[in-house]
Amino acid sequence: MKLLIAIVQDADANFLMDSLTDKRYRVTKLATTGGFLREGNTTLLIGIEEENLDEVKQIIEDNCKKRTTQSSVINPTADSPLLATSAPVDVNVGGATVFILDVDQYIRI
Ligand code: 2BA
Repeated sequence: MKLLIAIVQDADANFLMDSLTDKRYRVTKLATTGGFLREGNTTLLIGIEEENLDEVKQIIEDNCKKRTTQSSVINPTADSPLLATSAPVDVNVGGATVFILDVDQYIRI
């Protein structure tokens, strides 16, 4: 069994969850925050049998879009608060960041 930890953009999360649950995959949604942008994103925990890995990766790819967002980058080591944020810069985000882990045991009691 595999556990996918998929970090996706909020705008894609519901469509992705619908596509997964339509195919009877089990999924848990967590509200998370990216360390770089300090903006909300969504992390999905998806436990699957190994034979379904390719299909689930394809569903994630089909639902998660690459986007460009503008953000001011925070420099916590700046000498003054006025210098701590840069002018807005373009940041490319997504489609999805996916960690794939082997599951030792899966128990539903
Ligand atoms: P954030 O950390 O908010 O990052 C948003 C986007 O900012 C990233 O998109 C990437 O394009 C850019 N970025 C991140 N760190 C950067 C840096 N040190 N220098 C320049 N640009 C940087 P994605 O790569 O698509 O990542 C989207 C979100 O996925 C991340 O949000 C973070 O929450 C998560 N993520 C990505 N890689 C991760 C990792 N290795 N470990 C844990 N979480 C990760």
